[in-house]
Amino acid sequence: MKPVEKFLEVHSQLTRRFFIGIGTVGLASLAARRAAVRADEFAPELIESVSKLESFMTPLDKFNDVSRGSPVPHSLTDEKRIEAGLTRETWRLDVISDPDHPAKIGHPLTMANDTALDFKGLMTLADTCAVRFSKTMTCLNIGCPLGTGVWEGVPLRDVVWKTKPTENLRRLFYYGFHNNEPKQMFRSSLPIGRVLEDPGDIPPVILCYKLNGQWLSPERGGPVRIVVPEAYGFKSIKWLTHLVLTNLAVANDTYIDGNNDVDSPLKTFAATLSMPKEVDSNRSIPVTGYAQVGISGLSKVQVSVCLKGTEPPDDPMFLTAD
Ligand SMILES: Nc1nc2c(c(=O)[nH]1)N[C@H]1C(S)=C(S)[C@@H](COP(=O)(O)O)O[C@H]1N2
Ligand SMILES: [Mo]
Repeated sequence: MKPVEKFLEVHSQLTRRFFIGIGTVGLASLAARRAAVRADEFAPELIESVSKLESFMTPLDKFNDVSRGSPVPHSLTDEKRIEAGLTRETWRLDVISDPDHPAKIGHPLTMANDTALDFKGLMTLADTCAVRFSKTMTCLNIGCPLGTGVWEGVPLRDVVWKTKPTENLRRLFYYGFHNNEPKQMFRSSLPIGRVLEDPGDIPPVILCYKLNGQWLSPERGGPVRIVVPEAYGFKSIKWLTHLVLTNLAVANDTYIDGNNDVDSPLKTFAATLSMPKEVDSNRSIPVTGYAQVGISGLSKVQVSVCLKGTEPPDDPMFLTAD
């Protein structure tokens, strides 16, 4: 089998089995014809286009990066990274109560008291409760996914429970290394209910330390980042250093300042990747694209072709089109 044929076969099986219509958080590249079509039935034009598609699992070096900071934390020298606690050997996580809106906790984890969680402590938790799931990282305001991979980590709730919370806990607020400049802090938050339990079939929110079986790189937020399976990228804080248990009931995410719905789960959307500029009559038209499967699921992706100027009137979604 030629590599492209193998790709199409494996791809259509996986697509059918895991992604189409099950409302999971994933990414399926789609060819214009039905996924069930055998590879050798594809038009040569389409085979060429499909051969240029990325796999739905993104190689580590192909992930796109959305990182704020000056300097960007992943550009620090090894020496600075050690100093900043951004290596597995030097990483420490403070888990404290919010001084302004305190939650009642029995056992804060702090660097000052030498009780902060270190990477060894995280790995001890991982021995018994590590989880892995596939997820597409998507920025809320970039029109194309950043990458899809298998993320591994420890459920955030297992670290929260270590602080022995008892009362007045409504939200978890978290942030990462930001060059010790308050103005550079990139922060996010979750209702405590989402941290302690998982609605429906979604996996837990994790303290993530591996992507595709490799230690999380500085670019992806290593040594430890948050990953929220159902949410847009801005909830998945990189270079994590602080968890704050708060009695505040409202979100204080960095992205709230951008006129965003910060509680929105990932949405379903599709886009074309390639379309020929000119086509011949009576020839196949190769069209490739991808669909991100969000909270509403996905049953199919359709493509419609018509002459310019003959688009169906009052039907921007081509719902009545051929
Ligand atoms: N500390 C920190 N975490 C962060 C960001 C950041 O700038 N700083 N960017 C966020 C945004 S807006 C997105 S979309 C994702 C992108 O993740 P990636 O760079 O691993 O693709 O990281 C999020 N986590
Ligand atoms: Mo983002």
